[in-house]
Amino acid sequence: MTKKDVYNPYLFECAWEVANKVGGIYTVIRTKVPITVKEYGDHYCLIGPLNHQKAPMEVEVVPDIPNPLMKEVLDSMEQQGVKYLFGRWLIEGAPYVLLFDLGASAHKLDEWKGDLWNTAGIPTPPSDIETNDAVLLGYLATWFLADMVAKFDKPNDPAVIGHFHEWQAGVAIPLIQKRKLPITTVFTTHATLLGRYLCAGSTDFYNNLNKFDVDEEAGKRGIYHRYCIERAAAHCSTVFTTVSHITAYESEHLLKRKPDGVLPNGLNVVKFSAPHQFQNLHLNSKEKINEFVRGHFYGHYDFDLDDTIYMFTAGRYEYRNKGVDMYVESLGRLNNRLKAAKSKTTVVAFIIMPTVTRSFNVEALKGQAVTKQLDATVAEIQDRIGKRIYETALRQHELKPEDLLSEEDKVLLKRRMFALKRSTLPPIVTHNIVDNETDPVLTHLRRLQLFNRPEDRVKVIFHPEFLNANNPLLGMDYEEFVRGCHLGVFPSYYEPWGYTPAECTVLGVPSISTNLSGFGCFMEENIENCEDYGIYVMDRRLKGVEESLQQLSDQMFRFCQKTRRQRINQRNRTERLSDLLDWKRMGLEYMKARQLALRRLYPDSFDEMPRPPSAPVSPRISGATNFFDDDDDEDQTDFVLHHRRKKIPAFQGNAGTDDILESLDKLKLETVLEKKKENHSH
Ligand code: G6P
Ligand code: 1S3
Repeated sequence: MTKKDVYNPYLFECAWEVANKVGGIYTVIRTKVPITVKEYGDHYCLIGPLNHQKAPMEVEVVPDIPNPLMKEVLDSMEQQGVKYLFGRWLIEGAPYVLLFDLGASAHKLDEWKGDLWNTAGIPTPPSDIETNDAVLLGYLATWFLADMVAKFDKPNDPAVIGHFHEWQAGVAIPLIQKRKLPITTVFTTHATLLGRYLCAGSTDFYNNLNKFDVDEEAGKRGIYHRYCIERAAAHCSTVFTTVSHITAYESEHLLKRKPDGVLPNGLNVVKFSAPHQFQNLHLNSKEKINEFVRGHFYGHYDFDLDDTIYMFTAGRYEYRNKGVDMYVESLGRLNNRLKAAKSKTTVVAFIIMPTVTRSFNVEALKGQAVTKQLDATVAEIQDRIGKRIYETALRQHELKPEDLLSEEDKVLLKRRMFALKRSTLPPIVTHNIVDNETDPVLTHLRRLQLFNRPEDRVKVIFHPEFLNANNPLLGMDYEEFVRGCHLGVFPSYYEPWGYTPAECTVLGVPSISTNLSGFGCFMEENIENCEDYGIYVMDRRLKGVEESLQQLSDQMFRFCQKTRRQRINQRNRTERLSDLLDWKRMGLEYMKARQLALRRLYPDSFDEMPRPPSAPVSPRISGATNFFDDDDDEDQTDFVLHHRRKKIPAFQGNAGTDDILESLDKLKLETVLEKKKENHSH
């Protein structure tokens, strides 16, 4: 292969969720952009599908494509009927994005599907819209990339890296390989298709991973063709990666290729200059939740909000995969335990998971409306009392306490209190769910008789819609809601990474996750005594269901016994871990993947670099490291790989951010970037 400039490569990152929010991959890409732009500048461009509804809010069109080569390629594609939008994604980092209008190329679908079968042996049935879109995106991206690299045909022209996420963007990878295009590819899968399907059933997934007949299982579920795309992308990519060790293990068995490395998901961490600032935010947000809870419960009965714990689970409504079954079951047990212990503490447990609904529940709406009316009436009366005191004082008269409230005000107040009074139980769900009879959460709550009775210490509120500040019931954004809660509970069975507990951590909210989730395993690997830091990881791997449930309800019960002071201290410790999840650190794994991809395709383009004397002899470390040994490629390692992450000795209770970064072996993006420059000048 001709020598390429591997120190200033182009990076094209392709995903279905570029400027197109569907789920977690959008968060990965969007939050990672600032550090990637910092590394690649104008050599970075994201590729995705054009969504006519979402793109105008997400992207600012750039009419004159600044890169002349890219302009030439896109002009030529346009002349051949391709439609696209080129612009800057309106997010931090403002990267270039190239969004292809898939509909405009739909006439090519049959031709491309035939080609996919002939060149890669991948079948595509006629009626699967998602697969058709994946084919269109794959062929358009490959066309564009092939024309780009054709322009980089001279020695020392920039190398080109194509990074593709998930099977929907995977079609390009076998095409690039079969056409022998000089593009080095990275494929990141954020879950496996079969894993998600198998786990959602009643399979003992993890104990049978090596036994599944993958083709048959995919066929039975009608996803064989999608599985073929995913598997081809995994096998044809120069570097194959996934988001956690547990998904790497799953990929090895289900996709039949061991990933080269793990790229855990990061977040953009916003640090406050003092910890009391995020604690104050907790208090403000909690007050908003209190307001909602008053509206929901008071009038039926009341309880002490000062001795109330807010727990929640949230995410895509996958009852078993996201562990909602475990959560609900444990709430039943927690209720019994708190009652048996004659505890005065109340737990309000939220479930924020969207499903199909008809409308808001009238009772739930009414509760909020009458509380708001009472609040407004009290404000009016307060005003009148103020004026009365003022008038009397001005006239040098004495006002008797019994004269403070006028007769009209007393009547008005009584009417409001009357309107508040309700004889039913507070609703357990805030909306009318279409499948009310069969909905798994409602069925489970009914079976456990968690009906929000006055004597129940655990109250439940199922909010089957994502949160948003304009919602008339619980008018809060998700982040604000999380801040106001005390504990996030995510007992997932299938969770390749798991952003929900990670988001809790950076907001300083303790959480429960599992050792079947990428996040849970990552935290256990990196932190000793996780629980002290508000990271509860329940064992769903080695324990049976009953034992796991016991552990979960123990963790919840222990949390409820904490004093306010203990909760505040724990929140401080949780928040200190946020640096661990920052892209500034996590981004390094992406750099390693790209480095490895470049080294594999262009081994001769790298300058020889002497190892620094202090560097470890062998950079291969097992355990906490994210990149696996690659026996076929002894010399793949480079300076980046010397910065292996070590197990953090033990986060001291009073360790500050700086101490943590110290103990992270100064794994800062800047360091690596400097090294890269240094390397270049050698
Ligand atoms: C924050 C505030 C404190 C408040 C506390 C309530 O830490 O700064 O003023 O007392 O939240 O904590 P709790 O766990 O009871 O919601
Ligand atoms: C996947 O989304 P999910 O919720 O379907 O990708 C996410 C981003 O990598 C990951 O956090 C999650 O665990 C996966 O399951």
